[in-house]
Amino acid sequence: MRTQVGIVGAGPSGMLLSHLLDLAGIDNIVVERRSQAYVERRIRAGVLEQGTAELINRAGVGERMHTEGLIHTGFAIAFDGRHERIDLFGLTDGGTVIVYGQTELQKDLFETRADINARIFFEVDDVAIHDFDGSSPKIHYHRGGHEEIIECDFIAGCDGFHGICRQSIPANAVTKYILAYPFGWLGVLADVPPVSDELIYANHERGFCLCSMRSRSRSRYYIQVNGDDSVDAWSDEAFWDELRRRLPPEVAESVTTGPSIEKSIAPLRSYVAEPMQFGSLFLAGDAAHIVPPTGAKGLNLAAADVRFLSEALIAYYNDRRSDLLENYSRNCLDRVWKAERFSWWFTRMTHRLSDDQFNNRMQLAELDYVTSSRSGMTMIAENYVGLPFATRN
Ligand code: FAS
Ligand code: PHB
Repeated sequence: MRTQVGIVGAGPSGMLLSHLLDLAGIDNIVVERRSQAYVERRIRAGVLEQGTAELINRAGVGERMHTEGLIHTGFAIAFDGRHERIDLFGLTDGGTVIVYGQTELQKDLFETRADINARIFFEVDDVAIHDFDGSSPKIHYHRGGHEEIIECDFIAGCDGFHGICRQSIPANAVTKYILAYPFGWLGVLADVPPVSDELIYANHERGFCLCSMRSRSRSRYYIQVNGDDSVDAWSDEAFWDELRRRLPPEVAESVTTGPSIEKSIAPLRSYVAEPMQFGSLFLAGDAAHIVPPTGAKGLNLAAADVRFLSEALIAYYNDRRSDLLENYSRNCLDRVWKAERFSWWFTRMTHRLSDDQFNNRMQLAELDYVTSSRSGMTMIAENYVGLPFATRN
């Protein structure tokens, strides 16, 4: 089988890229090891930067996002019994974010692909990539028990953190930067009205918590738990009790509780693999970098990579330009490292890191400073809504 771009992974990165290439008349095939239903069911990100929303529009899949997504002009940080609002709109000349679940975006991406008979192969096994150090890379896999081979010009490695693409690059050709946090996030999804119209990030001596949502009738809450905690140790009741203990009293008493429809623990890590290109293999999204979800940057960084990669491939095929492909890794990493810094900093400022009393007072002093200084709040706001896109030539 032949195509121009072979894409491994049908998560948000792979599917957005496939859409954008299709619209530019560039042939592509997506291979995914899971079923469509499995990929759609995964509960992950919920906050989209404006830049991500624009890219989703550009891919022609933004209609439901606009009708069902919630536009937020701010969020709150709670600490030490206080509740401070970060005015995203005011501090960034009109910046906003859209609250729209990754699950819904994934459904939109699949639904619209079906309309154009795009080639997406689900439930493929033993995916392996070959000859990507040269100009005729190949993707090998088994489908329905038969081996198939895709020959292509480029491979887009959109297969996430646990995928095979990054791991297929010779070890001495990749530098990995890793920070694993000793805690995770226990997340609960429940069909109850959110406690607040805007997100609340809370620092508390018992640990961090986050009040988020998917709609006005579906809430998403997270509490910081130990890294070795298991989800079975947490009944719904225990979760709601602990969440309320970590929120300011006036917020805690307004939390509507209910049965969880999804409950899971996500480990927290900061991770970057450099470079994001090796020969004709281009990594995008979680395949190349992971951020702790505190800054809501995971999905948005993946979309930013896809913006750079789609523009570079379109320039290559339509204008025979290779400069954007050559600068792809550097352009992405400029943005990745800034988002890594913000996500690491915001995590360190809001999570229980240790019992060291001096450290905990430093955290409160930092929270007090950044939420009472215009420049402090502006720094948070401009990172949260998404930094401007820049390319280096
Ligand atoms: P993905 O991991 O989404 O997609 C990769 C795809 O490749 C998957 O469908 C996988 O099945 C497929 N694949 C893997 N190996 C393969 C192989 N060998 N062959 C074929 N296919 C293969 N971000 C936030 O901003 N907020 C959050 O709350 C948040 N929560 C998260 C919770 C979890 C548990 C995780 C893992 C991530 C979370 N994120 C969150 C970050 C998340 O949104 C990611 O950044 C986003 O899913 C990245 O998208 P992709 O790069 O497409 O990778
Ligand atoms: C979510 O709604 O899942 C969410 C929102 C903001 C974050 C992380 C997760 O920072």
